[in-house]
Amino acid sequence: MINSSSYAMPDNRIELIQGDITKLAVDAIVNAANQSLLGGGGVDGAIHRAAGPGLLEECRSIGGCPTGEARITRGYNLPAKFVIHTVGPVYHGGKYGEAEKLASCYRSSLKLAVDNGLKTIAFPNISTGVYGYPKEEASQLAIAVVKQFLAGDETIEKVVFCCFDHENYSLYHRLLSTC
Ligand code: AR6
Repeated sequence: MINSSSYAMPDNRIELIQGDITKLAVDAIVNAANQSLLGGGGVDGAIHRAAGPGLLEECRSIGGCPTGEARITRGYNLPAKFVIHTVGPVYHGGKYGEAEKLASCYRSSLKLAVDNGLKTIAFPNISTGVYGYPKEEASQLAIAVVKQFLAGDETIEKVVFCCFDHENYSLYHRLLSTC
């Protein structure tokens, strides 16, 4: 981990980290997957590599996931107990329901965490790599949706925004400090 800070929601339940999500010992890490759930590049590739072949086998048995929804598997060789796989939208300019689908990824992942009794969850910046969603818009939306969810939930203890690179980290840092 390179950088880490906690943010003052009334109860400090949001944390910002710069580092590799596959190293986090939280209850669940969220994977920015594709509809097949059979792995790919970016964070998805890193998660499958670190978790080992058991993850792919369990993903195969699920049979895919529509954009905006989420599915849960065990974490296998990861320090995280579970992986929540969600499928972000491919960005086509912003007029094709991308924001609603991205918001739905965060909400569905958090709901799945609550339904499974999980307390700590870490998100990458979904859709902002291969899927091309502008980073600032995506981070603003992620922060707003997570805050809204936490305002109505008392069971989640920690939501971590895990930024792989410094650009994303400074973006979240600025947005979390000002909103
Ligand atoms: N830890 C945390 N964040 C990471 C890591 C990591 N180890 N690696 C990359 N990121 P992307 P998408 C960040 O492309 O845009 C895959 O092929 C990265 O900096 O992983 O949702 C899937 O199979 C970026 O900010 O996901 C899909 O086909 C963020 O993760 C497609 O890519 C998301 O980038 C999904 O594209």
